[in-house]
This record gives sequence, C-alpha cells and structure tokens, in this order.
Amino acid sequence: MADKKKEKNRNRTIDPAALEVLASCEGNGVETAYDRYLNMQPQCQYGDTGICCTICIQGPCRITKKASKGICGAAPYTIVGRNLLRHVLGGTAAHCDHGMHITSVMREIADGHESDYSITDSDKLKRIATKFDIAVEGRSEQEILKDVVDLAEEEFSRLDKRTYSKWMEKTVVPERVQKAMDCNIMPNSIHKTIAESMAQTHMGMDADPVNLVFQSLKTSLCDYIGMHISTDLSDILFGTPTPAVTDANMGVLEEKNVNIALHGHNPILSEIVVRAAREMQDEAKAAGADDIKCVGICCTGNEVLMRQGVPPLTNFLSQELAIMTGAMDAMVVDVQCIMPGIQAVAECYHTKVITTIPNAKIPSSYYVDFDETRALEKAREIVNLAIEAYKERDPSKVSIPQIKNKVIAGFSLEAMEDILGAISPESPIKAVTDAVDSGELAGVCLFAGCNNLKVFHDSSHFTIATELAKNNVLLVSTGCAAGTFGKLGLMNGDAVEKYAGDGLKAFMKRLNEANKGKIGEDLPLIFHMGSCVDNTRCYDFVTALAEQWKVDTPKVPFVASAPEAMSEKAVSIGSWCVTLGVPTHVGVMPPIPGSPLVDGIALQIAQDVYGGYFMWEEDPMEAAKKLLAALQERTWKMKVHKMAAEKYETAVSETW
Ligand code: NFS
Ligand code: SF4
Repeated sequence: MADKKKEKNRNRTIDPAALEVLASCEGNGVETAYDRYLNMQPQCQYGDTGICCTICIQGPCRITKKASKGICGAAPYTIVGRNLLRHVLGGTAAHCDHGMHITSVMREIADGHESDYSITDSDKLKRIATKFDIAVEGRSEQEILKDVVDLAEEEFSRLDKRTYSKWMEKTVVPERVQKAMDCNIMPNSIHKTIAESMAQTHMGMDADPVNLVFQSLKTSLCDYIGMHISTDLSDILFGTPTPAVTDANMGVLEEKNVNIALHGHNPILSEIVVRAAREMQDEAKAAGADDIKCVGICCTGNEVLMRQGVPPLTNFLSQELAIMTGAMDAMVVDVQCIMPGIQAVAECYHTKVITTIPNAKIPSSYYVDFDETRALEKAREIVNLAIEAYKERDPSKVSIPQIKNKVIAGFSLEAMEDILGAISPESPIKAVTDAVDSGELAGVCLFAGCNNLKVFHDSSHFTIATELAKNNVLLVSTGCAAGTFGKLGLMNGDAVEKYAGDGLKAFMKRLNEANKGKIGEDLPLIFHMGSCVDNTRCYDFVTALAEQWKVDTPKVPFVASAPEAMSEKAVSIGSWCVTLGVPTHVGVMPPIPGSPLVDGIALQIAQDVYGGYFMWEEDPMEAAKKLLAALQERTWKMKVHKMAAEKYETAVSETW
C-alpha cells in the first residue's frame, strides 16, 4: 500500500535537472505527470491488483467480498490471467509494429525502389544471412537482402503450424528451443500468435489460468522475435553501434541553437531527421541561430545515441520537463511512450510537437506524414518547422539547467566482443566467464525498463545499480534505465572509481589497459547496449555466456531488473526473459496479486518449468539483495555441478 504522506510531494525525482525545472515552474500553472500522479491518488485497488475485468461490456466486474466472481462466472485467476495476457499482447504488438515498419523499409530497398535509405552495414547483413542459412558467396547485396527480408516477413505472417520461428530457433541455445517445444509455446509466427491470444482473451474463451499464463509466455516469445528482427535490421540499415562519447541531461541544450528533441522509438524517422539537421545549418543561421542541435528522449534517443552520438536529453518521465526549459523548439515524435500531455505543455511555450506516424497522433499537434519513400524531404519539412519555431522563442522563458554528465555508449554485442577480445582474443566472452569463475565478478545484471511515478523517478535505478556495482556485478543497460544512468553520471569511467567494488574495478582496469586508445576514454561503469528492442542484444550476451559455459541459460549467472517498469512492453520483455531462463526483478508491483495462483506461477512455478522467475520488490536495497542472491545461487550451483562433472568425467548437469 502506498505511503500517503509521500504522495503529497510533487517532486518525485532524484534527477537534479528535473528537480530544477520543476522548481522553476512551481506555480506557473503548467501541469505535468508529476502533478497528475498526485491528482490520481488514491488509485483503484481493484485495478491495481488485477481483479477488475472490462473484457466485455457487461463489466466492469470487480472481485469483492460480496462478488467472488465476474457476472459470467470468471474467477479471479481467470481475470488476472486474461489481463496479464492482454498486457503482454500490447507490448508484443508494439514491438512487432516497430519491427514491421523497419522490415517494410528494407523491402523497398530489396525490391530496388528509389529510397533515401540504403544498407550501411553489409557485414552484418552477411552475418545475419549466414545465421539463417541464406547463401552469401557470389551473391549481390541486393539478392542476400531480398532473402533476409523474405524471411523476416515470414516471421510475421507464417500460418503453417508445422514451421516454427527461425529467429527464435537460431538465436537462443537449443535447450531453450526444446523447452519451448516441450511446453507447446514455440511460436509459428507473430501475427498468428497475436490473433490466437486476442481470441483466447475474448469473453467466454479461455478460463484456465495456467493456459493463459503459458499463452502469455508464447506471446512474449513473439515479442522477443519482433525485437530481434528490429535490432538486426536496424543494424543492417543504419550500422551496428560502436562506442560513442557524448553528454547526457538537460545541460546539453544550447540556448543559441535550434533545439530538436527526437522522441519515440524507431530509428527510421530519427536517423533521417539527424541527417537533415546536419545539412540545414545555413537555414538555422539565417533564422539567427548558431546551429541545430538534435537531442534524444526515450528509445529513439537511444537509437541515435548508439549510432550517431546524439546526446540523450532525458528519459520517459521527464519528457514534458524538456519543453519547460523554454529552449525546445520542436519535439518530433514517432511511436510509443509519448505522453499525450506534451501537447498541453507545449502550448504554454513556443514548442511545436510534431507527430509523424498514422497510428500515433496527438490532437492539436503538427502532423507531418512521414512517408519513407520521401524520407529526406519530410525530414527537411520537420526541421524547417523547428527553425520557424525558434524565431518565436520567448527568451524570458528560457531556463536550461546546467547539468550534464559524460556518457560513453554504443555497446552493441559486437562492440562488447571487440573490447573483451582485447584480453581474451580466442573467445571474447571468456573474459567474462573467467572473471565470474575466479570470483572477480559476481555475475551480470541487465537494467531495463521505464520510469513509473509509483516509485521516485530514477531513484530505484540508481540505488540498485550502485549497490550491485559495489558487489562486483558487471552491468549492462537499455531503454529508460540507461537514460537514468547516462543523466546521473554512471556511464563513464569516473563512476567505476566511485562505485565499483574491488573485483569489478580490477576487471575494468584490465579491460582499459588492453583497449588503451581505442575509445579515447575509460570504459563506463554501466555498458549502454541500446534501446528497449536492443534487449535482444543483451539476451544474445546471455546466449554467448551459456555457449561458453556449455550450459542452458538457467545456469548462467545473469539477472535482469526493471526497477521502474511501466509499459506493456516491459511486461512482455520481462515475460520472455523469464521464459528464456533469466531471474527478473520488477520494482513496481504488477497487477497480479489479486490472484495468488497466477502470482505463484510467476514467482515459483515459472522457475520449476523454465528456470527463470519473477521477483517483485519495490524497496531498492532489498531488490539489490535479491538480485545478488540469485546470482550467488547460480555461481554456487555451477561450481558444484562443474566439480561433479570433473569428478565423474561427464558433461555438466543439465538441471538447474
Ligand atoms: Ni522501453 Fe523505450 Fe522508456 Fe519504457 Fe518507454 S521509452 S521501449 S517502454 S518508457 S523503457
Ligand atoms: Fe464481467 Fe465476465 Fe464480462 Fe469480464 S468477461 S466483464 S468478468 S462478465
């Protein structure tokens, strides 16, 4: 139950720049999520625990002492299970829509239509093709691409029930494929699974909570597939990220520049706007500005940070505050995690909110239909709107917090392998497995996920990460969690000195010495692996560790944490992490405890079946303890199993 006292405090953030903006706008009537959260209290406990059903319009049905079932007879476990599957579906559909969009741009290139896009990373194209047994030798880039795009399209649309997802089959260890087959959750394709799941959650369909949970996991595997396709194709199109150095937080805004925030998720839009902005300096100068500055918000910010070194401005929760600096000329958005509230805030300033995608519009915003076949022309139109807005800026409203921190980002798995390979050339990943085997590192933790006003903005991310660093856990991050770490100065070499335990420090020192001069900076405390779809890069890391240790993934000392999870996408990502063997902490209570049965499946039965499981823990210090305990259990077990294998001269036991 939330503490009522803390809910009177509007300043629910530890980001000093966000605090400064909130303070400077106190009482000026501009309303943000921080205010609306307070207005929303107390939130409905039926919805909060998952026992409110609105699946049919006889509802809403809520479970009370008097009414132990819905009008149709649905028990709490059915209602909670069905709501869970609907959440996973929302996340999966969002990621897969993103993946389809990139695939459609690739289709245009593959078919030889004129396009402002072209292949940047032909090596990655060949690597992906080879992974899927597509011939590479003696074939043109176009021919290879056509086959890769054909396969990607099939991953979405296949109806044949005997053929299973190739992206799943080829990117995880064989034991995980077998597990999915044994449990009957191996997807044939994304669209088929989404339709099945929507049908399954219709009124009067599935009432069996176990069946609903298993379908949630199957759907979440489609999320994994759609995300992996997004990452792979984005790398082919825009390049596989390599380390990039820049700054993060509001202090990256320049008073004398036309400032453009790129907000949303898909690199298809943001990459081309960055290109247009770089070409339109003269137009900006003619309007009296020094230059054009693109900055990133949320995951499209991560995409252009990883590949173009564009500075990240802020993460999900503080998106409205970016406008309240008075120095934001345009906020260009594509899809997902865009608060409708930005438009009302923008109307108090000169900022133009520019929506671009047919299924993500905001009333009263500018809408530029981002037609990819005329991408550069459209991007120039967008940048022009920003330049026009700059002329309308009211200098008396400009107040930019002078807060920023150095960020070293751009760590695709390929970039990580390059760095690890400097101390372990024969097998880069062995640098990590050796350090874990020797006890120097306690394991690896992925920080992913959003911000959520139910907990203090950025606070849980910061506390858990620094606590794990102190305990020698190697840290990687994506999404808005990475946004926190960049803003708060945890993504640079100084943070290693400040927060890492002795083992982690020694490991980083070896890496830095072996990679001297490569980046021109010391490596960061937390490795930024990209946007949320790039959680698949992090899972490829798990797979690489499992292959190196020659074990299934539930044995690998790798945990995940979403301390401030908010979106349906976070639910679907968490669900595939668990299915694919990763203990996963969630720092905000999901709407599940209304059914102790479904809750028990998530927390315990999942572990028995899949080896991964959920941990709900709102207290960040307790969460850090639980994550460490999960890592310790795995390193200890692996040691015991290895000793047994050596003694009896057999392979390491497959059980966990
Ligand atoms: Ni992930 Fe990235 Fe952020 Fe959450 Fe939203 S931007 S896709 S969903 S809020 S991390
Ligand atoms: Fe109520 Fe059943 Fe309809 Fe849900 S599906 S709203 S529980 S009658």
